[in-house]
Amino acid sequence: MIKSSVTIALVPEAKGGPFVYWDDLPSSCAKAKELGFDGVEIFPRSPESVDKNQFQDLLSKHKLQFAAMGTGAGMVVHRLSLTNPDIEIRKKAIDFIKSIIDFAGPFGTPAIIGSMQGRHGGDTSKEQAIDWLSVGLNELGAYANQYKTPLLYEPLNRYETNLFNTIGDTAEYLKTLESKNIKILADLFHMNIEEQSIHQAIQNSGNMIGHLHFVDSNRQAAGFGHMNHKPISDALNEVGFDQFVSAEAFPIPNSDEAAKSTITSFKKYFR
Ligand code: LER
Ligand code: MN
Repeated sequence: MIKSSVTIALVPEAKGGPFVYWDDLPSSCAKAKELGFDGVEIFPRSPESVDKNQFQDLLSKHKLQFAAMGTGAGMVVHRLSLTNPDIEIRKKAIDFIKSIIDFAGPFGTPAIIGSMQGRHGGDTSKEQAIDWLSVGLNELGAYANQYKTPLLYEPLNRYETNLFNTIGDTAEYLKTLESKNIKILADLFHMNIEEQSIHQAIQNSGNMIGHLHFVDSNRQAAGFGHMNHKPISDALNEVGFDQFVSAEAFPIPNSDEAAKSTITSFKKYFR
């Protein structure tokens, strides 16, 4: 069964980003439960910045699942990426992502590689950047395997990366990697910009999708834009997707309204 989740951002430097809840883990978890979400996706500043015992208690108290953990702070706060021309920075990027995997893995939760994939340009050719990306993904895919969790790789729209923008190109690329432990994070916002057809992209590569960012056409919560979610939920059901659809959306008009619209849309399309 497809599960619902909502994002909680704990990175002050990411203010203005597309996350539903912000800053306060206890009250955000309480809200997620109250509204009926199955789980939460967290975006921390670093693994050390999250009190593991407190988080574990919150998950048990509210019977919430830990859907996914973002690594974007590695880029936003520390300017690390897997395709940086400096080998020391690439190594630090891998270490940062490993530290997130070490936090999330024991919960059975996957880590997400989004903005930390970086981009090519300057003296770095696309081929070179993809080679460095492959080195990082192979190492991290194998690393995540010790926890029996996949690594989630998220294709982004053309304004955020020039490596892989569509689900189809990403799926073809991931098939060339040594690690078979990497799944695609399909973000409906990026897909709305890049795909010819969102539901066909899901149908074509459905068995490689491990997580979905659930949002509307304008990156507001599902229900506040003009995306047609029905063929999307049909396609996800058709391919047998049974993981999380997680609200990654702007807190517009505020976090609670965004969360409420998401869960109403989730029930309409997935229940
Ligand atoms: C960024 O646009 C995004 O979608 C995040 O999930 C990844 O950093
Ligand atoms: Mn996303």
